[in-house]
Amino acid sequence: MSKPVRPATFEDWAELAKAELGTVSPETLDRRYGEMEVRPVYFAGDVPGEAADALPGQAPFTRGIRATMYANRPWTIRQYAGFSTAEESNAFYRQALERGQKGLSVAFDLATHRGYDSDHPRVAGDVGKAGVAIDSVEDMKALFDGIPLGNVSVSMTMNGAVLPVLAMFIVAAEEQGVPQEALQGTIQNDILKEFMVRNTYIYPPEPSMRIVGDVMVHLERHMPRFNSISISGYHMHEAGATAVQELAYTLADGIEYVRCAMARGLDIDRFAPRLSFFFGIGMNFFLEIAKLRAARTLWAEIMTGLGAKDARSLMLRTHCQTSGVSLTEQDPHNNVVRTTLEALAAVLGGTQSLHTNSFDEAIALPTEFSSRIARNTQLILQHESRVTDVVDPLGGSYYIEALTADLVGRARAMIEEIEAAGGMVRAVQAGTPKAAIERAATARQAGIDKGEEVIVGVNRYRVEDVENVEIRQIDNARVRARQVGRLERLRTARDEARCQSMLAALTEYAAKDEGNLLAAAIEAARARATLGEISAALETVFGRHQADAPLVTGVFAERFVGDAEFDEISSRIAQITARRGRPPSILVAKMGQDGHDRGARVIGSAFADLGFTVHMGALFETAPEVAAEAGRLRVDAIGVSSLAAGHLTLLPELIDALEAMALGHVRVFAGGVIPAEDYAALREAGVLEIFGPGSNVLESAAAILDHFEERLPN
Ligand code: SCD
Repeated sequence: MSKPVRPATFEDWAELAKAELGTVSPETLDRRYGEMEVRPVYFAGDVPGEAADALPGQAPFTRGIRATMYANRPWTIRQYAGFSTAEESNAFYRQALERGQKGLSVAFDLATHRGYDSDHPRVAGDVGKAGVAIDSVEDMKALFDGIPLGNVSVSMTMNGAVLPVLAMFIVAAEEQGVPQEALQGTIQNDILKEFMVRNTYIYPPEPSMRIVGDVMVHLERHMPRFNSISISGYHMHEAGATAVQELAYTLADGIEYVRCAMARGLDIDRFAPRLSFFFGIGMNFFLEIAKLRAARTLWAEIMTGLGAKDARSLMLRTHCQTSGVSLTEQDPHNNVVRTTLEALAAVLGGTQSLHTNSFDEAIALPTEFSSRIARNTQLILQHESRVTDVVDPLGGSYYIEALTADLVGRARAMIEEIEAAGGMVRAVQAGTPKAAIERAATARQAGIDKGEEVIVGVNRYRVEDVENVEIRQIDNARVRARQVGRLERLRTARDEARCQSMLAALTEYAAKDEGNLLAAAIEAARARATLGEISAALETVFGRHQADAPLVTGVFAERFVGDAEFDEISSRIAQITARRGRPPSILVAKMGQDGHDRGARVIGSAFADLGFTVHMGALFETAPEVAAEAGRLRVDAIGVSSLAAGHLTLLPELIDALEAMALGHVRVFAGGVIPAEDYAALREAGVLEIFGPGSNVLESAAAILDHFEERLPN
């Protein structure tokens, strides 16, 4: 007689595992991913019942939004890029399209993001650096010269300055002969996550939400092929959010945008099919696959609850980007492998569109070589790996299905909590999601510094004599000079009276809460108003937002309880404090328009836990403002965090400003994405230590303390 067939269970396995492990219990093999716990093995009983009858192409779309997925059409290869002038970015785009890229994705420089023209004194270090500089319709026309905007879909990552940028895009297309109705693409237009993590906001939350609404209304009426928003979890992911947080906060943001559009009288089934999403894909391979499946499942549920009827309204369509923070400066060619794994996870998760990072992005802007490898990573996946042949190939995997269900349950609970407390706009204003993400980021950094999480080439298997990689340098002064000249010519050639009257209309619409601000911005762009002028016309009424978020504390210390190295540094600080009568103090500063503050805030939080007096500087300061702040606070040191390539301009400026204010004794340290070949110039300028990506927090603190102890009185 054959043995009765019954599905294997965890308990069956545990028996075998105990025997294999000897005295150790199988629970030691459990792992924590943020708030989740995973076991070392899964069984049929872990798979929720609904997984068996789930169909790709049918709500809730867990298995993918299309019946045929990549078997019929692969995802869009859409590399996010932009640098220097419009002409140089244009040449780069054209080459990328010739070499297999399918859609464009524009990266604007930080001056543009924050609504400043290139000739504004606050943005000297930012022009053309982390993206392309766009000041006017003329720049936008140059950016897309020879690129048929009726055929190529264009995504633009723009939030704060969404009105002038989208307006200039529409006018540039119009002057290319393409009406707005024919344009296809996506505008990011997701302001809520800017207040949480990305920081390229301009106006306060309330008027910012009005702008989001105006864009959605205009696009629904006039640009039916354009996605009106890209609701983004990517930046939360990069700021250190757990998968559950990324899912919950992103979808909760989505709920707010749906409500915002409905409050404007839009029909949910007309605008919802043009909502899109954007997620970050990191190194936790299966978790990231499950995250995309969970996101789709939840969105279908949420949209049904909000009253959507059309199946297309329930579909979560998404772009994904491999994780920038998972890339390391050390041994950078390893990043090709990391990006490949992340790209594969995005694809197995069913993304619609994908950006793969270049291996040198933890060091500088990608070169042509590194961009080619990044693009080819996707081409190889599409053409050689055969992963496109079968729809949702991991459907039915015990582990993937169980993980998907676990993520759905946890994220749903978090969303319900946010909703019960008044929704995401309120949560963002209270700063709760930002603080929660920061706690997760700080805990993760502690895990890396303790070696619990291994990063090859950084905290394990480190090699010292790695060959240098070639990097792309932007001659920022040259780009700025070109932009300034172009602005002067534009202002001389335009009909000044017409331009001013369009700007005045914009201000009036803003003040009276009337009209559509995008429609008014299009008129202003046609009249050759600049990006800075359009932004300023609105700022007069709305004001400029100043963030003020307290640091999270205690997370780092908690993870290091009983750690000898942590205790040694704390006691060195205690000794300095005893000898000087006050703790060593540091101002953690960001300069220019670089709002990437995860690193700065994690360092600030960890240093505070170690015993330093930490002051977090405001974002977007100029070098003289930071120097003055250091003088006012009477700090011993400034730690400058630079992630947007402004370091060679801004750090020397800071040191000069300190000298000029008789503050030459304030020690200056720097950290962030700074290429090793710039270290000598920065040291020459007076920067005492430079900490690249992947720096260990305790080692950095120890190096800083060496400088303090040098100057202590005996
Ligand atoms: C797709 N299609 C199919 C099909 N699959 N038709 C038949 N069978 C199939 N299997 C059709 C679709 O319906 C669509 O047509 C067309 O093909 C294109 O497919 P898509 O799936 O809509 O793809 P795409 O046009 O690429 O759009 C993808 C998104 C879009 C919806 C996700 O919003 C997008 O491209 N987003 C990119 C956002 C981006 O680039 N972000 C960068 C952010 P129809 O259109 O006719 O229906 C960078 C950033 O912020 C970085 C960090 C930072 O700066 O801080």
